[in-house]
Amino acid sequence: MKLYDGGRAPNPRRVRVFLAEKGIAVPLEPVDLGALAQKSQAFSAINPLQRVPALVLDDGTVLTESIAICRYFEALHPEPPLFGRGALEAAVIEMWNRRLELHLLFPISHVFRNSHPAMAKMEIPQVPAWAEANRPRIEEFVGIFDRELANRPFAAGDHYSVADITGMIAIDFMKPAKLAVPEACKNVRRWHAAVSARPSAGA
Ligand SMILES: N[C@@H](CCC(=O)N[C@@H](CS)C(=O)NCC(=O)O)C(=O)O
Repeated sequence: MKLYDGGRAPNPRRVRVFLAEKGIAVPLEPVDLGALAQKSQAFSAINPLQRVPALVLDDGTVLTESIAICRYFEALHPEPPLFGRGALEAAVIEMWNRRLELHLLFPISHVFRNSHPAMAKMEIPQVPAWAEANRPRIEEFVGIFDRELANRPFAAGDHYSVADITGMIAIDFMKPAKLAVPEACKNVRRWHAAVSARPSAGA
C-alpha cells in the first residue's frame, strides 16, 4: 500500500491527519505539486484527474478522493470512530463534513487558486472574479458555523470527527489564501485552537 501525498496541500493533509488520529502508518510517496509532478505521465496513469491524495493498494486498486480514502481506513480500523456511531451521529457528521467542504474548504480553494500568482500554472484559466465572488460566501458561512459552535465543542457534536479535520484544514488554508476568521467569531477561534492542539494536527 502506498499513499501519494501532496505536502502542505489541504486534501492530502486531511488524510494524513485522519491516519494520525487512528494511529495508522502508511508509506507516503511525495508528489511535488510545485513542480507539477501530478501532471506527469507516470502519475496521470495512477490518477487521470491529476490530483492528490491517491491511495494505491497492494492489489493495484487506486482510491482517490480524500473522504473515500478515509472511509476505507475507517472500515478497516473502526476505533476511534471518526465517521460517527449509529445512524443519527453518522448522518450529522456527514452533514457537517459536507457543509465544511462545500461552503468553506472549496470556496477558500477557489479564492486561493484564482487569486494567488503561484497558482496560475495550475488553475488555467485563473478567474479573479470567481475568487472575489467567493469571499463573501466564506465570511457568511464562518458566521453560521460560529453560531453553531456556541453550543458544542466539536464541528458535529460532542465528539471529534472527520468534520473537525475538514474544518481545521479549511481554516488553516485561509492563510495562504490571504483570508482570516473575523475577530468576532470567537467560537470558531476557540474550536480551531482546540482541534489544532491535537497531536494529529501536525501530520
Ligand atoms: N476532491 C479531491 C480533491 C483533490 C485535490 O484537489 N487535490 C489538490 C491538492 S489539495 C491537487 O492535487 N491539486 C493539483 C492540481 O490542481 O493540479 C479530494 O477530496 O481528494
